[in-house]
Amino acid sequence: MVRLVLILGDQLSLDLASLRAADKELDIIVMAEVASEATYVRHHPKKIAFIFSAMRKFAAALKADSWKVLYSQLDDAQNAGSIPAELLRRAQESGAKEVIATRPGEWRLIEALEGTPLQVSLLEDDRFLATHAEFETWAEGRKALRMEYFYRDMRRKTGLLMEDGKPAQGQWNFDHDNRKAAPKDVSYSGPLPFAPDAITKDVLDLVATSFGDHFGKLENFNFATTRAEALQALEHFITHALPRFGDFQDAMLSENKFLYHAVISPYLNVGLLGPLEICQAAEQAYKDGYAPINAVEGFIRQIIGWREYVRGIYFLEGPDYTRRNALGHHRDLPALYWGAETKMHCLSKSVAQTRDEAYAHHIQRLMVTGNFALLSGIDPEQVHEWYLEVYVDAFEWVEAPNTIGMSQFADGGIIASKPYVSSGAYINRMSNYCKSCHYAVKDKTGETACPFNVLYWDFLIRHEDRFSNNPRMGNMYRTWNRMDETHRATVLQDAAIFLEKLDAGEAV
Ligand code: FAD
Ligand code: DLZ
Ligand code: SF4
Repeated sequence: MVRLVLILGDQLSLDLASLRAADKELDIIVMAEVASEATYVRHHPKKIAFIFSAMRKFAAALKADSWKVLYSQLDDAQNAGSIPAELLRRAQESGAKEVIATRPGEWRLIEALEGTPLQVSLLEDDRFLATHAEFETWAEGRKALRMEYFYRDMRRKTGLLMEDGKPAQGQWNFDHDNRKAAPKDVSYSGPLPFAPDAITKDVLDLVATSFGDHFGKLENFNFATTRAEALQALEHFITHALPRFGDFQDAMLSENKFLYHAVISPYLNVGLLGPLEICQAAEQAYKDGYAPINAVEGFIRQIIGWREYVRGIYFLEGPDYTRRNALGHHRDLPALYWGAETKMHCLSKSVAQTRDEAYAHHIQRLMVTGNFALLSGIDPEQVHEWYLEVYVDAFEWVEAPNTIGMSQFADGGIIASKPYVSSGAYINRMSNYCKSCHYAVKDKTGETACPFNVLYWDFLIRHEDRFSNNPRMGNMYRTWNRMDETHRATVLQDAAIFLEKLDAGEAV
């Protein structure tokens, strides 16, 4: 019996489980560009273009490899508009009753596929190092699910940076070497750009017509859209940026969007690259004496540690994870996240870069846009939807735990042992944003004071019951308690005034 083999836009890997299970002679591959996936949240136009272009090229590669592929373009007259509807249409056309698919990376789509009248078999997505069962076993019975211990198991499992069963250079984690302030000059010109070819140009026209009103610029699209290009992008990063990746991993510069970051998450997350091959390439650079341990360990930890760990949490915690709101935050996401004017230079730059590139690096996401949302008490579900929409690498299994858990503490501390909050001092230490800001980072109160400075204390005081006994936060509360009472009252009053202005839609 003929079966349909569904391949989604983030499943563009030739060794995909559903392809391995399929019969080339008999089965039919279904791929579909659909409006519902592009609009259930209004994805950034560059992200939609990246996915559609990579999908078209992947389908062409499958056809060239003698697979039967039914590919629906968004503007096909028959396009039924959603993944389940396209499957039903293709099933009717072909007489197929069965579908095999690799398990999607989002509960919403898993539930939609399970809800079709077709017989759908979901295979485990094994493009990861840890299976769901392994993660569940690791998590079982633990009081706290800290990434560091999971990461060590992944090091042992993969043998990456291991020497005679011990971590290379005797240490698991070199993070303390990776917090250097922003350098004056960056010797790296950024990720390898790829000029759009004819297929990408067609897609860009389609996306401009269909989704031109979504937040984000389509101009200067230069992502890799095939595996061969993604491999070139990886090699470019390893050769030109990896040696300094560690040193400046947490730094931010107004005039440099990428610093020494890899910008490989889009390729990794849609399946053009695999996690192990990336880490092995980085490890080789260490073994060759080309890149130092702090850079290579830091890089590998992000991929076999954080990336695998957040995926484990997303599937462990279940479909309601994106609606968690442990801190009871209900403020609407302010217009500045959509590019409305703000006098806060760090936010203005991070949002503008996000609009232009569909990319911001980790510290911009965590300590600028994320930090501000958390301090201001923004509804975490709205924050989550924003991150899912605006970043080219955002798929719910990886975005939601980073946003809901790591950044907004909305899961009550499953991922983060304390909230990632800071005053302006941290941003000033790690960036040059403050030099060009309307506000003065050194001012603690008053009209010119950096808003992060007052919001920081306001947040801690609002949540004193929850956090004052946290051993990692006691110092902060002791500092507050040592402050003069009048000063403390002024701080809280300034924070209230700021939040009122924010709510009133003023340019803050
Ligand atoms: P690099 O800094 O060069 O790191 C190398 C690789 O490590 C990345 O490509 C990525 O695959 C992996 N990595 C690093 N940190 C993480 C992390 N915390 N979780 C998972 N993988 C990680 N990453 C996504 O891939 N998709 C998302 O939707 C996403 N949303 C985020 C939302 C918030 C609020 C925060 C704080 C972080 C988010 N991240 C997300 C993690 C991280 O910011 C990005 O992976 C990283 O910025 C991608 O850029 P890069 O390839 O240049 O990364
Ligand atoms: C993100 C995305 C977009 C914008 N469009 C499509 C699409 O048209 N067809 C498709 O198969 N996949 C698309 N995707 C990726 C899916 O949204 C993704 O597979 C799920 O969110 C699960 O990670
Ligand atoms: Fe951001 Fe405050 Fe620095 Fe301005 S002064 S850039 S608002 S941290």
